[in-house]
Amino acid sequence: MTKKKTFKRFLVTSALPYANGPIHIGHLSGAYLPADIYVRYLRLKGKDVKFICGSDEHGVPITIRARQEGISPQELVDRYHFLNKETFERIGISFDIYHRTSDPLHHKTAQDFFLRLYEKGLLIEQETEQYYDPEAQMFLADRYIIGTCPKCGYEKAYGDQCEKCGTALSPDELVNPRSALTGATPIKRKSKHWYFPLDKHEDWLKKWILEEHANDWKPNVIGQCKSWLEQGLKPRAVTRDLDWGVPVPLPEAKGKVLYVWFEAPIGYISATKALAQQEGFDWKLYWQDKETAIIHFIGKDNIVFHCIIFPAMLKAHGDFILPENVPANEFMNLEGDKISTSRNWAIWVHEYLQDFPDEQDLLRYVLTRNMPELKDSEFTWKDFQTKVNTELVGNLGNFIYRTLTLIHRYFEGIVPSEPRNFIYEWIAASKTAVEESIETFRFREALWSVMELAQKGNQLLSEEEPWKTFKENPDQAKQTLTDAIQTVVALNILMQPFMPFTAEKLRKTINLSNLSWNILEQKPLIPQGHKINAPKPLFRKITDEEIERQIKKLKGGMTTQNTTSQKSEQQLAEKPLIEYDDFSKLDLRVAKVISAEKHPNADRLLVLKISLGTEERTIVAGIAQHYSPEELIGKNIVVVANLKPRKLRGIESQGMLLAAHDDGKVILLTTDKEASPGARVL
Ligand code: B3M
Ligand code: ZN
Repeated sequence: MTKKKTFKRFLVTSALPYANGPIHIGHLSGAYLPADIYVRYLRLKGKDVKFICGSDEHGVPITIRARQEGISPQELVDRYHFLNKETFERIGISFDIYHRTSDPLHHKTAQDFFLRLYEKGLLIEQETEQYYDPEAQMFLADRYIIGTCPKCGYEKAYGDQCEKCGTALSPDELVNPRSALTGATPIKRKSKHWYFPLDKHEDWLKKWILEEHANDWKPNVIGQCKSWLEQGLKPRAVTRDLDWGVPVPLPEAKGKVLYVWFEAPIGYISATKALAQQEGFDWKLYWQDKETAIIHFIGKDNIVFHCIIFPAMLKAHGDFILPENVPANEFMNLEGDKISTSRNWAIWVHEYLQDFPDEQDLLRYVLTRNMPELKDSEFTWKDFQTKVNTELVGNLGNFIYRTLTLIHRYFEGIVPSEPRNFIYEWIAASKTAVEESIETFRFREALWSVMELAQKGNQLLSEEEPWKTFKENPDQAKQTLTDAIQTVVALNILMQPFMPFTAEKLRKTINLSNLSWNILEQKPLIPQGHKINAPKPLFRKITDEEIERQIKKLKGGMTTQNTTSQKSEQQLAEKPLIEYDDFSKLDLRVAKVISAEKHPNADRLLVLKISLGTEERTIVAGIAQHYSPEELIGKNIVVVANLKPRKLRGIESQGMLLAAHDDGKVILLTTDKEASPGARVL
């Protein structure tokens, strides 16, 4: 066995998510949850650790998306930066800082980095022909060029990749290329760019990755690196013709920015600097001192950038240490299909939080159990339900709740005695197992070891049956429950990195002042005479209806590629946050339908007479294909009462009714019980 290296401090990063969409469970299980588990564990052990992340706010997809929505790139990234920052907080990803690459501190840091390489003479300058849109008068990034895929004939392939067949392309290979901005046929123009000669780094990278790290990096990571290194590395352009990004800090480089994959990893450094300013420490210790371990948590599509390109940049710069490990995960699929933002085939974390308030740990648990550590994995709602109901409720929750309840029932909530020795052995074995697994980035295994301890606890209870022995042999019951409560405390500590919210609830119930890791070595973990508060169950069963609702929501929200509904669905899911004041401008009221008839001039429309209690109004609504006039009469519906009147095919509509639009169906909103016409809806 190789000797374990020890480090004075840790810098842990998670991939900087692009700020052009919300976070889904694939992101979470890939790069954020494993990092958070790792960091929480290190903190519990009293280690010096900084946990760094932030938004990646540059790159062509962001400019395209902003253009489609008719807003500026800055507006777009603001929207998602704040949404994602909040989502991470709410699901318990405990970053020390969530920075952003549009921050001036990052621009300066990235520019200085570029200049250092430039001044050392390490960049190659080269003029090449680039595609240029003569109408928009700008150079076109590969993504901005659309044409027919030479492989599969798909007509909307991008200049860098065909999304239909997955082939990597260059714009030259596209048949009938045109600009995504204007539709014009692009022409070629000369443009100067700076290249980083990655090929010069091949030799040491091979040694460093394939020899020195052959045993401590994950096999999926080594495998990908190997195939890159065997294909041979080539110089890579580090600048682009684009107006959104970090400007190239050279007078002759007007209108050019640093390539997003050049500057985004430097974002980790900028974020550390920003944190250092807030907390008052020396950022260099975390990036330039050999006694620091830098660990990058990422998804598999980012491996080459973190294992090959960024380390080569750091080496070329000269002042930096290299990452100690890059525990990349594979992908998580969803209900048998790839997660896809554009098809809306995803579970968005902010929506989960809305649907399962205060149940963050259920998702954290199931995602960790299915973490795609070595190969792609799968999330299904059915499996979510099974794991929650049988493992969290049936095993962990059941053991803890039974133990605490029995101690309350028989001993007034007071730890009755001292544990037997085998309990210490159990706990020591679990501690070692969890530590070894976490330190080698095997989080599924680590979590399973925690669950195995709970299983042992349950077995102890069912074998010794303290609810029976209490009558004939109360000392035996005392012993059993003392042993059980020690195990509960151990579980409370061990579960923290995985399920911090539940751990905190349990800590309060047990009345422990803290949950630091070394309590696991304390004998006893909790002393005789300690008073425990009244317990509540930690988890609840997930019902079939909840699961059906989620599956329906997923399928209903799914959009097929390139339909117009795709755009509107996405906008629907991603409207920006509003203030309460914006909401309160709406005057929503209950209304009773008095009469309904077909619109004389339009097949789709119905004309309704409604009562708002004190007044009657006419409302014209596009629901004729979904409701007959007769079935509407007498219904309580919900209307926007203060919408400016407008004429629809000749009839004035004095308000608007609310309806759900579900997969082509239109379903009216009604009130759950009888409500008076005119009642406010809030
Ligand atoms: N923004 C991530 C992605 O592929 C990319 C990571 C940058 S880490 C420096 O979503
Ligand atoms: Zn294709």
